[in-house]
Amino acid sequence: MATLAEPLVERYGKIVRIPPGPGRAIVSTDLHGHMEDFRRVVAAFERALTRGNAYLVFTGDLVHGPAYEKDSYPEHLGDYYEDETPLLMQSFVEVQKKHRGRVICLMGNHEHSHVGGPHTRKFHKTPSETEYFERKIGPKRTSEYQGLFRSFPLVCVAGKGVVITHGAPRVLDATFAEICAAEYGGHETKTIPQMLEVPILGELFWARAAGSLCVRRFLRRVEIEGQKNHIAIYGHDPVRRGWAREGAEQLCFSTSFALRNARKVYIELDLERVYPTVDELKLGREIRWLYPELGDQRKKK
Ligand SMILES: [Mn+2]
Repeated sequence: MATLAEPLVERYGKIVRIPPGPGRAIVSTDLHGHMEDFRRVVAAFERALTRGNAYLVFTGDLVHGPAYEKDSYPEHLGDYYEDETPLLMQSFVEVQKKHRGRVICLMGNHEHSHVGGPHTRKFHKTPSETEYFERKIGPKRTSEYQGLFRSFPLVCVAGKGVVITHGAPRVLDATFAEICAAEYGGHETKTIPQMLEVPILGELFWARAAGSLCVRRFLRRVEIEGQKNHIAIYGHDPVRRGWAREGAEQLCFSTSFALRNARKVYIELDLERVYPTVDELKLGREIRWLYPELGDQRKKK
């Protein structure tokens, strides 16, 4: 069982660190209001906790989901689900409180839309899903969640050299100190192309893959206490088959949004293990099926 003597996450402004040592980190990408997938991820974390020290990292985009009826649900959005963002947010707050110092959510572009980013129009056009969600939950919850979103970090440095971000870290020049001090406000009126030009935020939220040299330099700049970083893992962009490696340093994976249930995966990191390249993240060890019982569907094609 986990005990209080185990190290909790360390905070350096917008960078958070899960220190190396015995234990696991469960990592989930974009849930977009999918309650069943959220429950499965939390269950994986709580199982890991019964075996020892454990942490839970969401890479952002907990909020906003599709607004289709079951019979008109588009093929490209994977298996049908109903957007339950309000319940998911409530549950996230409860889980974070229950396991204080062990549960992290990074800022995604959808959370950012509530605290200074451009409003997102992936699921609702007029009003945007940003306004749609705020109207649905009312002013009191809105300001509570805005406070929570402002507390979300941008980067998580975990174990022996794994860096976790929302999208691929296409961070050209920002230093450790600049990332720590990044501000979320002031981008409401920007278009997405304008937002992409913003250092740090624009460089962390939208890319599917970044140049290998750029990623390697970024990884080096966010090293803490001499612990070398080797790989970056992230979501944001759905990968239909579950995950995709990009060069030696990048792994994009999909836990929920826009996937068939059978292809959804989460990552379970060993916080004592060095992963020199993303090839060392193995299916069945670090890469885990979110719906292990759907093996038959995975065999079909
Ligand atoms: Mn995103």
